[in-house]
Amino acid sequence: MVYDHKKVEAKWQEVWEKEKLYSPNIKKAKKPYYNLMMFPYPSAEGLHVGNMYAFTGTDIHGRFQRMNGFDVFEPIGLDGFGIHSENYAIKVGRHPKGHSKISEEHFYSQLHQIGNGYDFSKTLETYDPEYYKWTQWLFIKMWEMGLAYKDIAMVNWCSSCKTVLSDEQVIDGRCERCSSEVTKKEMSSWFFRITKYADRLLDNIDKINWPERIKTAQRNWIGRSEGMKIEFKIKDSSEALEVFTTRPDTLESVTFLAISSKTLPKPEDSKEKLGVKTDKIAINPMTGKEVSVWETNYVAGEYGTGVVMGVPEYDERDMDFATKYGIDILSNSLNDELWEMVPKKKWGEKFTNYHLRDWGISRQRYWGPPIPMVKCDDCDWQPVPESELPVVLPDISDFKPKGDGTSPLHNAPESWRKTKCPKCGKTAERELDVSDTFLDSSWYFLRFPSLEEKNKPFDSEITKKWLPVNAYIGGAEHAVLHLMYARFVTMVLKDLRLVDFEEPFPFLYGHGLIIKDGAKMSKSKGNIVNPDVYIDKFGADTLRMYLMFLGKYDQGGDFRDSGIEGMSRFIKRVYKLFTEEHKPKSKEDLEKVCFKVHQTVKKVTDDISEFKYNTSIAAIMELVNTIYELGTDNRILKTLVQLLAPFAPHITEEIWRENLKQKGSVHTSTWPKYEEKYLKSEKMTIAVQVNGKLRGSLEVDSDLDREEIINLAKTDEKVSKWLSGTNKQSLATKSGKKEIYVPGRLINFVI
Ligand code: ANZ
Ligand code: ZN
Repeated sequence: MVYDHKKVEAKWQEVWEKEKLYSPNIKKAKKPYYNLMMFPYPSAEGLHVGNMYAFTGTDIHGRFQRMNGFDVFEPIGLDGFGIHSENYAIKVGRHPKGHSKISEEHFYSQLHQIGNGYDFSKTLETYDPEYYKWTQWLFIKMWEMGLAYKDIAMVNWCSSCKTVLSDEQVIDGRCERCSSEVTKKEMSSWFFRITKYADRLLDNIDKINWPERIKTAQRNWIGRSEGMKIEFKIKDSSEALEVFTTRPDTLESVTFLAISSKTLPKPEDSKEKLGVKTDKIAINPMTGKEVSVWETNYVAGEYGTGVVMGVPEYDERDMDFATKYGIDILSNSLNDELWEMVPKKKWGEKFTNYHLRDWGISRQRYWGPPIPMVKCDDCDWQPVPESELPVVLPDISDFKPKGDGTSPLHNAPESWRKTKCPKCGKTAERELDVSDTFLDSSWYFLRFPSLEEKNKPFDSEITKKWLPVNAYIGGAEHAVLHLMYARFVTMVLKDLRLVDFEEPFPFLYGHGLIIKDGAKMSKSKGNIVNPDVYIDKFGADTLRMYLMFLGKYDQGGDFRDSGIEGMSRFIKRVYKLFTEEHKPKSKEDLEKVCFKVHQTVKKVTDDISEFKYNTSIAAIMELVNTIYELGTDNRILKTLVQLLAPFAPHITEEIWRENLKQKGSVHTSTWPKYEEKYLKSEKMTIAVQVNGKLRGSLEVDSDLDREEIINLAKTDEKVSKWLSGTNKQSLATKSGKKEIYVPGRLINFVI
């Protein structure tokens, strides 16, 4: 009988959905477990095997929890608003709205095929007005909390995406989406005051179970440093320069001030420290000494006060600079009393500086939720009343970003742009920027369980039941972006008493990446592998197992098609076990398989819990080998199917229900348990003879092989003296000497 993966996989996917196998009762579930993968944003090109790797690993975790008695909720949706989707639509010459429909269809059909335990009755798309209504609601809450403001500021500008970006979206000076160089531009933009939450965001990191590298990235991004602002008066002027320093104890050795220059090449382009001496002279408040003031390229304009007190003796960067430009070096000793003295003498004051900046929310793009604010000449900015949400994104044909800083919504009809002031009723103008796509994804995990709720973004009872998310799984590339924003938004909602927790993801697991031809698999690298082809040829089960066998889940792996054939053979080998007789030859054999099963259950249980899917699969393979070798009974086969179920959900369901005639799904069966007594190997007693005479006996584990047992016998005290006449070394190697081993019974050394 051949295993027809296409037929079987499609059949069970349909049955599962009909039976609502993966749709827990949201209101009544007794043991809720929210298993969530980070929100994907695929374009119409669809998912690649790198995405599938991420999804499958998450799904295995969910399936394992389900078999352990939890009501697992594993929703999926589409983060389809935003620059990424819009850029793609532009590239293929479609309107983002029309394009998103095509994307969506392809996305969900691919998701069905990979056989994950998604609750397909609860999907959401961020561009759905029913969803972004609440994204806009969130914006208004921010406004009401005094956490949203509009300001003219120097912002990050991507000239290729033609929009403002937040600080978090600038990676090494380049756009997070398109890798173009980011420049600075003065613009009027909306911001969220995330900086107000800096301390909480930082301090809470100690309380969450996240990978260390992601926690470190967040700590560094927040970048709290305790220091002082100290004022240096400028000679013959009323002006003063304020420095930020973490080392007031070095104040006595200051020999210059360095201010950030707008014209000198930035340190990224030129590693060399450059400076121009200004005609200003500053006065050290402590010593009264005069010091020169330099414009330099090594001081960041947006950090601290943008002015550094130069202390060559104690700071390497200052030393480089001073040496190059012949500036004095003073070596006064450090003075810790300055921490007290500076504020007392009013030279300066304590100041905590953060690297974190407020979150720039405005995007001068089309494909996002319109920012729900209106400007009235008399009443200034006013939020759109909740009853008028959503502010629906108007259909316009000329939606492309302009590049001059104005928003495409300028092209919306006047009837849309002009509205009534919610406060005084006079004609007012709508805000024309849309919000950052990271706002869409900052709260989606709250919406999934409450999707049926029409009058609120989320229901408080349901939220109490299902949140915070039990397991959040995703890639490390969101270490600061999405994860910081979601934490911030949750804290704000906590302060609004809308949720009773402030960390949305107490447990986060960062999966590894799939590599192809030496690079991370990604669309931009042009090395993507489409899973559809493999699913068609080998089936989703095979592809899932192949991917999970590549390495530990947080390590990722190298995708090579050659390995898939092997996994396909394994799947067929498993199926064959159920189409033929495999009776054990003896009671002893069956006993041995029994030991093996219990040991495998323990190994797989432990390893799945730690996301070591590769070693779990290896253990199951070993068990299959043992069964082929020694035979089996039905109980053992059932356990095998259960162990394999999280990895290969279709074939195991087929065997469970059709071959083993079990009632219900293998995926809601109870995860097998092992018994301690079977974990230890069986012991056996081996008689040891020398030249046919009994000289001793050995108690050994039954899983030792011939060579190991003979070696043990040779070193046994009682036996070894009978062998002492001969050279033990040569005994081991010389083929002239005979070692007769009767498995499980005796050894005879003939010397
Ligand atoms: C004098 C000094 C002496 C400093 C010394 C350090 C060591 P973190 O910990 O990163 O906050 N600094 C201040 N503003 C800066 C800017 N805009 N661009 C570049 N450097 C700046 O670092 C704070 C220290 O970095 C400050 O303390 C200042 O140099 C420098 F032995 O002041 B220090
Ligand atoms: Zn860009």
